[in-house]
Amino acid sequence: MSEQQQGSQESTKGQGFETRAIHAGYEPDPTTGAVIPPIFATSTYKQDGVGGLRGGYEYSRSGNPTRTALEGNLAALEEGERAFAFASGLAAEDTLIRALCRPGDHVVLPDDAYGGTYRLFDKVAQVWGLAHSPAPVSDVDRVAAAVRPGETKLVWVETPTNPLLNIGDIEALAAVAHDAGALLVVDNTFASPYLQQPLTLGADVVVHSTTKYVGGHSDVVGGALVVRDLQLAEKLTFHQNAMGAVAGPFDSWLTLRGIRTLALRMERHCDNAEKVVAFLAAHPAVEEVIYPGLESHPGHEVAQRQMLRYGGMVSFRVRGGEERALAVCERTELFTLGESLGGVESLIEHPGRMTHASVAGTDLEVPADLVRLSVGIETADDLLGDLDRALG
Ligand code: P1T
Repeated sequence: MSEQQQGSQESTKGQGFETRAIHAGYEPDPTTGAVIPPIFATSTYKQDGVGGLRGGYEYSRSGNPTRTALEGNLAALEEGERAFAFASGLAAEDTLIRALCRPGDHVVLPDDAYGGTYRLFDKVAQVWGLAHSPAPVSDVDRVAAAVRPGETKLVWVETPTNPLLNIGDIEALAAVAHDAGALLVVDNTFASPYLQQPLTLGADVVVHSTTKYVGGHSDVVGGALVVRDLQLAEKLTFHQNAMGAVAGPFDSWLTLRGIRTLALRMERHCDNAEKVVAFLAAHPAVEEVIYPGLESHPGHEVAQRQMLRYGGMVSFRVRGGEERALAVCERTELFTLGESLGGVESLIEHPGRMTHASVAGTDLEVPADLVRLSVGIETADDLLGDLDRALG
């Protein structure tokens, strides 16, 4: 860890989320007073004699001060000790897998994981000898039954899951993982660190696609890992540098800029999502609305316990099957048809044909009449009007 990251993180411990989002990871520059971290567009650093590093910086794959600021900030937001920023969410996942698993090991995955995560395990890691089994994150007993004592190294969870918004009980799943000598990994992308801090509930590693709510403006692709355990951090430090899929300084800067307003954005995402849910639930063209904030959602009680609010992602099934679902996706105007989520603008997509096309024909296939919304922070009435036109 660089001296800079350690120092600024310590000073924000115990502060509120919004304060940490704005201040953690960076102190105004001692020479200029710059309030915002500069973009250190440098690949290398002058040494004061061989090995005489300034602040620990040697080469920008190993460390870059803009990335350090982002990593310090992410660690503080997730109440972790160390964070690592990567070029994408999948790069973060790949680094984690290769740091912690070996050929012959086994991993339990959500049976409705993000398609790209499943593809990474099924088409890439499996070729190198890492086995995996799917299990529903909402059913602790079935996750426990999927664990192979002695072989399972990771229990991997998304909560809420993408795109079916199932909820896993993080405390209970941590106990299952730990009883088997495995680690609990929680992909916290859908909740964001504002709504849920898995490390405080017993998780060992938090994964983020920072492309989503953390960055928040659909202008950067990135990923992160956050941990509390310093031995784990040491392994990840080694693999982040040895594998090299790091976040660049420009991307780190943009991500950090997005984080400053994470709390405000998440509140508005949740407000708007609740209005969209109420609207869809009363609409005759909608078969079912899936949102953990609904009392009828099977994970509602767990979500209420472990989340501050229920987030900005809403999925729903359209009456009339796939054709009608595709038509809705193509008819909205404010809800832009596109992959990804978590930006200020609203997005709509058809998981079966888009984000989850890579799991078609597997146990993870999603319903064909499913539509996923990433509810943005526009004026709520405009969003409802857009959906009304598209559903009509
Ligand atoms: O796209 P990338 O930054 O590599 O992150 C991958 C990823 C990991 N975890 C979750 C829960 C995700 O949703 C994603 C990316 N998801 C989309 C692009 C999507 O539209 O669902």
